Amino acid sequence: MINIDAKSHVRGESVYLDDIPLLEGTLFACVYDSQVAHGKLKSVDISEAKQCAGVVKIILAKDLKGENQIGGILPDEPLLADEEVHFCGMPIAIVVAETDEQARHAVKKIKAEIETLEIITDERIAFEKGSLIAPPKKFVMGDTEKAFKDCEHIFEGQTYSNGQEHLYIETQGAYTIPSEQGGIKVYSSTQGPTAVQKAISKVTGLPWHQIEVDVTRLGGGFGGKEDQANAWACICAVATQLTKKPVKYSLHRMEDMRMTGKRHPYSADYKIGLDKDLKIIAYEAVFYQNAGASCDLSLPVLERTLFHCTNSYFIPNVMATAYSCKTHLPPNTAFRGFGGPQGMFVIESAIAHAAEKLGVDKAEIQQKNLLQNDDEFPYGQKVVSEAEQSWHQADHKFDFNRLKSEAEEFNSSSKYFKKGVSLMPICFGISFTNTRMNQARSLVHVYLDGSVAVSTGAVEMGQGVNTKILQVAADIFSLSQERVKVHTTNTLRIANTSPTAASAGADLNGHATRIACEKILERIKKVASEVLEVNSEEISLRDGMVFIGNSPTEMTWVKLLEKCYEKRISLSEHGHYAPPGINFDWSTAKGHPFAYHVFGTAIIGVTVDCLRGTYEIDYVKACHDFGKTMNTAVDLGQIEGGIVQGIGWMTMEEVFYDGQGRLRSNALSTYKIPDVYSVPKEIDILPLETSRENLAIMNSKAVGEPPLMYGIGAYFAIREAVKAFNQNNFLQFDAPFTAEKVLMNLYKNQSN
Ligand code: MTE
Ligand code: LUZ
Ligand code: MOS
Repeated sequence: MINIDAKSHVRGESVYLDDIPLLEGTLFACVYDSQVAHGKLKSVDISEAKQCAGVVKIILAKDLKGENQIGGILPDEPLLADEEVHFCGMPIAIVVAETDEQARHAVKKIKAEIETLEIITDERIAFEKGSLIAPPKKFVMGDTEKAFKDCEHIFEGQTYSNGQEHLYIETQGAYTIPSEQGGIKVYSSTQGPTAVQKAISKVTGLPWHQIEVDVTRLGGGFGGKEDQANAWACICAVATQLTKKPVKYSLHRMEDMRMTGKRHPYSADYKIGLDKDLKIIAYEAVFYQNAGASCDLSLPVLERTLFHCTNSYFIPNVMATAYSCKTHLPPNTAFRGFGGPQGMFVIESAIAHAAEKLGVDKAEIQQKNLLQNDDEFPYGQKVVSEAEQSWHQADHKFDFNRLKSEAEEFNSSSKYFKKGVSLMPICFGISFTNTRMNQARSLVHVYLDGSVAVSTGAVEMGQGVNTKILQVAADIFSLSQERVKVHTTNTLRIANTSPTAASAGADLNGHATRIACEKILERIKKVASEVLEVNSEEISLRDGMVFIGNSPTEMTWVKLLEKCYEKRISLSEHGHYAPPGINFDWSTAKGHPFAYHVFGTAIIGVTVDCLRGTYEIDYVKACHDFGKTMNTAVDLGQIEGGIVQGIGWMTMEEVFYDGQGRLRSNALSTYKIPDVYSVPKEIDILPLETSRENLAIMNSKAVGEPPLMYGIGAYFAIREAVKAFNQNNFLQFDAPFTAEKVLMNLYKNQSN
C-alpha cells in the first residue's frame, strides 16, 4: 500500500501550518530575541517599536496572565526573559502586528540593555564549574575495577560528537484562534499536542479543556518538535489571549536555527578492557552532555545515552556515568535516536581504539562480543537478540570479506584515492524509557455509509504513521483503503497523549486503533450472527461482505451496519493501549524498560579523495530487523532517510557556536546537510529473516530511529580510508568527520 500522503505531497496539496487559510483580522507575531548569551537584562526599550506602523501590542514577561514558565521536565525555562538572558536567541519580547512584515520590522526597533555575565559554551568547562542540570545518572553491572585487573589489554581515551540541526523542511510555528468563553484553538507544528496544551495552560492560566490543539501533519519533526514547538504555540496563544484576535507566527529559517535547540553535543571518556581472546571484559564511560541553558528533554536524553552505551555488545562489567552540563546555548533537545547514537559512538570509538592498537580488524572485536539471547543489558533487561543473526545474514548476502578485499586491492594500486570499509551493528530499545508515557488512545467511528473515521494521538510528520494506522483499521474491518480516513490529531478527540516519539508512534497508536476496531467488530459480528442465525465465531467480514465460514452471504458491510443501527448498537469506540511487561526503577537503575529491541548490521564503504579531503559514500548494505514489515515502502523510506541523516551527523553537519555563544552555522549557506550528491550511491536493505513474535503492531517493528545509527559506520569507514593513506597518525575520535578534518588528518605527522 502506498503512503496515503504520497499523492497530495506530489501535487502540493498537503496541508501544513502555513497552508491553513487565515481568518479575517489575523495578527502576526514575531519575537525579539537576545543577542547576548548570558547577562542581566537591565531594561527593554519598546518605545520606538510601539510607534511602528501596524503594531498592535508588544508583550513582555510581566504581561503574561499565567506563569512565565514552559519547562516540561524541570521548571527552569521562562517563555520570555525576565531578569536574565541565558542564550543567544532567547525570546525577550513578542511584537504583534497587522502583517508579518510589520511585526518583523518593529522587532528591529527594540533595544535591550544587557550586562554581560560569564558565558560558558563548553560542557567540560560547565562540569568543572559545577554547572549541572541535575545530579549525574549511573549504570553499573558487575565490577569494573576488579575486572580491569584481569584484562590483557586496556585502552583509554576521549571522544567528541557534535550537535545536529534538525532542519525539518517546515520551520516551527503556530496559529491560534480565540474561541467562545475565553478558550483558544491552536494549530501547531508539534509532535506533542498535549505538551502544547499543557504549556499554553501554564502561561495563559487557562484550564486544559479551554485549549484545543489540532495538528494535520508536520513537514518533519525529527525530535525537534517533541518539546520545542511549545514556545511558539505559547507565544501565539498569549498574544491571542491579550488581543482577542487570531495570531500566527511561522518562523523564518534563520530564526528557527538561531532560537531552537539541536541534538546534544557530547564529550566522553572511555576505558575498555579486553582479554586475550578479544572479549570485552570491562567498560567504563563518563558522558558530558551539553544540555544548553535549560533542561528541556536533556535528562531523558541523557538516560537513553546510558541505555545504549554498550550498543549491540555484551559486556559483563560496565560502569557508565552521565552528566548533563548546563551551558549558555539554546536548550538542546530530542533528535532521532535521543542520546542513543551519542552513547553508541563512544563504544564504537573504544573498540576502534583497541583494534588499531592491537593491529586487528575492528569487525573481529565487534563480532566476538555480539549480544546473545538471555545476556543481560547493564540495566537489567534480558536480551532477545537478533545481533548475531543480522550479522551472519548480512555477511552471507553481502560477503564482508569480499568487500574488504576489494577495498584493499583498490588501495594497493591507488595513491590518492583510498577506500575504507566498516561494520556497524545496532541495537535500539523501543519504548519511552519513562514507562508511564507508553500509552495511547484511538477513537474510531464507523458511519452508516460504511466509511470509517479514525483519530489517534499520533502525529504524522512524514514517517507514514497515518498510513500504518489506516492499514490496521482497513485490515481488521477488511475494507479497501478508500473507506478509511485517518483524521487530524486533536486534543478534544484524543486526550492526554504522549508525543509521537521514541519510534513508538505506530506501535502505541496502532495497537489502540486495533483494540477500538476489534471491539466494534465484535459487536457487529454479534448482530450479524443474530440476523443470519449462526454462531458469532462463524461470521467473518471479507472485502465488504459478510461470510459464514468460507461462503459469502447476501449481507454487505453497509447493510449490516444498518442492522446494527436498528438494534441500537454503538458503532464507535475509544480504544486504549498500554504495552504490557515494561518497568524501570531508577533507585536501582534496573528493570525491563523496553517492549523489544530492534537489531541490524550494516556494512558501509567509502572512498576518500586524499588530495582534497572529500569523500563519497559508496554503499550502505544492511540486514535490518523489521520483525515482519507491514509496509515495505514506508519502512524502506525510513531506513534510507535515517541512514542519510545519521551520515550527515557523523560526517558533514557542523554546528558551530563561537566563544560568545553565537551560532555561526545559522543558515543553509554555512550548515551543510547531505544532498543528492552526498547520499550513498547504493543502499541495499535485506530484511532479517526471523519468525519471532514481538509486541510491535502487526509484528512490524518500529523503524523511525534505529537506522540513523547505521550512519555511525560511515565515520569509521572514512577513518579506515584515512589510515590507509596515513599510517603515522592515531586519529582523534572527533565527529563530524568533515572534509576539513579529513584533510588535516591525511597529512598530520606525514613526511611525504
Ligand atoms: N521521518 C520523517 N519523514 N520525518 C520525521 O520527522 N522523525 C523521526 C522518525 N522518522 C521523522 C521521521 C523520529 S525522531 C521518530 S521518533 C519517529 O519517526 C516517530 O514516528 P514513529 O513513532 O511513528 O516511528
Ligand atoms: N522521548 C522521550 C523520546 O520522552 N522518551 C524517550 O525515551 C524517547 N526516546 C526516543 C525518542 N524520544
Ligand atoms: Mo524522535 S527523537 O523520538 O522524536
